[in-house]
Amino acid sequence: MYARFRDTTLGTSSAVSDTIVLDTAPPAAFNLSTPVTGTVTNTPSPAFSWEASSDATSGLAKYQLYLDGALSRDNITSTASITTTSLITDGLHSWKVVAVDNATNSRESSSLSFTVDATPPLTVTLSSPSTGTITSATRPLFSWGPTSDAGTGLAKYQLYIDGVLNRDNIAALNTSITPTTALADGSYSWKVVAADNAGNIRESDAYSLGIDTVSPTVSQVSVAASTPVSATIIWSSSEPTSSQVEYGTTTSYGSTSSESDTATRVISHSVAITGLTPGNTVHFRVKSRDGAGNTAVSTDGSFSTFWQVFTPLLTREHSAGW
Ligand SMILES: [Ca+2]
Ligand SMILES: [Ca+2]
Ligand SMILES: [Ca+2]
Repeated sequence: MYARFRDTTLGTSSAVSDTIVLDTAPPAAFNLSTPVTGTVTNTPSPAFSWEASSDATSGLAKYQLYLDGALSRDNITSTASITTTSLITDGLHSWKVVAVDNATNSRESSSLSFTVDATPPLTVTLSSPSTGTITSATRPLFSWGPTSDAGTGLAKYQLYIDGVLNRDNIAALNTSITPTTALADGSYSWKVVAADNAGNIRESDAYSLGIDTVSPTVSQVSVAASTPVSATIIWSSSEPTSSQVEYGTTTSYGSTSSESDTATRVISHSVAITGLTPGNTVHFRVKSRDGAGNTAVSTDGSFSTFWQVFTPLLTREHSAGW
């Protein structure tokens, strides 16, 4: 370009020259890299990357990132690990990049789409065994209420026992599972984790569970006191258990006390039996049941009730033993 300048008094400058670039060509075409179409991500701030463009004439000035057709970030000079300025909402989105040269010509990439799901599944609620249960089953059936995921859908459940993954890839339609192997006697905590198809997880609360396969034993069974129509049977058990006595006039018994000491199980037992016949032989045996339902039953014992007496003229010894 060549120019001379004239001022208002008609003075004329000497000639000056300079070079200007005429650029009407957009930057070179380029491809997007990631996220590719079909990508499902659980981050609301995914990184975008693309191949470099170029501009032979005026040079590349910048890139612009568009999300769902709207300018999300301007004045980008890198082509890798670009994030949007604000978090991206759950759902399907499209993205593209525009390359701009120094003469403001622009080249638009093709468009790709991806899905964001940053929301975990809904609450998982355990069903059974209810927390605090003690069972003699070494492979108890763990069950929970179904949950769901509105974003990408439920992928699977997982069973954790004492914080360790016990069962993985439990189908999303299932709501119960047994552990992989028999559990030894002891106390456990268990929980269930639900995972969606984007990898978000939701944990249930933890329930406690006791496994007890060992039956109690009973000892020191005796008759503590008796009247002509009642008696008190006492005994000890090897572990805390409930208390119950079967009794009758023969070893077929026929009467049973209600099971007591079920809320707080005990090792020293005392059960009153009533409705006895004066001057009769009473057969009885005691039952001790632990929290898991393992039961000990004593051998048969017997004693004789007093004759009914209305005056202190007659007394009769009772005896216990079997
Ligand atoms: Ca150009
Ligand atoms: Ca989700
Ligand atoms: Ca036991």
